[in-house]
Amino acid sequence: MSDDGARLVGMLRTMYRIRFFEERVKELFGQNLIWGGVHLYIGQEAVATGACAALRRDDYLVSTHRGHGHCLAKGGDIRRTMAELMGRDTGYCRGRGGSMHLFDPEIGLLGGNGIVGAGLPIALGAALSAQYRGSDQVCACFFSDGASNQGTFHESLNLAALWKLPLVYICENNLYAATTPASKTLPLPDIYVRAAAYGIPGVSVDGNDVEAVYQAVSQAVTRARGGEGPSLVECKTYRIEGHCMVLDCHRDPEELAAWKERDPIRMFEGRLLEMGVIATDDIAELRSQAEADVREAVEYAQASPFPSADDLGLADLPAAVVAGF
Ligand SMILES: Cc1ncc(C[n+]2csc(CCOP(=O)(O)OP(=O)(O)O)c2C)c(N)n1
Repeated sequence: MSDDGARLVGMLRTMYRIRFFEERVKELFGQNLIWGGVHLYIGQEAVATGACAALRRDDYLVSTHRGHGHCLAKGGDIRRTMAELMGRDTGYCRGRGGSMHLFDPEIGLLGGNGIVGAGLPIALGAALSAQYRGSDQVCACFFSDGASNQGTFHESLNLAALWKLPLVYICENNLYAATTPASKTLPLPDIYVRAAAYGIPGVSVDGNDVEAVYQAVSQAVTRARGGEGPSLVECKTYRIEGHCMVLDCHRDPEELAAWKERDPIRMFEGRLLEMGVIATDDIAELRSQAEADVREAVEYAQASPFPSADDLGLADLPAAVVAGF
């Protein structure tokens, strides 16, 4: 298989892993085996996958509250990711952070964040550090339509443009911020046009088309690595699940059905079959491999211990407080 063929198949594999991971997380949450805030990424797999395929392992990635897909696509360990969500000591933050606090310096993952828009200044700092050290690293900063209305978005773009930082802003416009449709918060339907205010390139791509995301982010990465500064890539996509496991919102059933028709994984499978890069048997094989990876991750997490009370510092608290936990 050619290098390009291997890259395409690798992207399909990553998308399966994210999708099956998320479906399992949904089940585990329903069984009370995962607690806390969980925001599913189903429907947006092409964004994390296409963007991360354009990054090097040592490039930085700043994630969001909806970050499982970012972590897996960047090369995060699926077992440690699941263990973190299940509150186990073997997780990325030793089970203390949960879904929104996946962090792995080995792969440049500078964390998720429960504060909407908080990743944008962090990305600025990471990119400034890379530039200062002359390290040749790029920072990819993920955020969504809601975050694009935060002051941090504008402050970050302003300084990154001014200092020509190696930053790629990746906006996942999934059309909702919690329960609020983007049409009620954005004066214009497009977010990429905001790049013009800072004199940097802004493009819009079909966020359900993994190859389109890969191409756009690759261009932005080349520019950033070449010292030409930041870019904004808006990926138009859709969040298939509710905002989080405990907060859904009314969405027009027709809108939902139309986006389900544009499932990024099914579209990509079709394209690869048509191109002759894979055959139907390969799809079955890739899917079952990804399912096995997720199954093993759950087994690993379930076999892992919870952090001990001593370790959490609970031993120092009065007994009455601990009893309340
Ligand atoms: C500063 C801040 N304001 C509000 C919230 C509550 N909140 C959590 S997620 C969210 C919606 C974010 O929307 P968006 O950035 O579009 O991301 P999406 O959930 O659609 O992926 C809000 C308002 C928060 N966590 N932080």
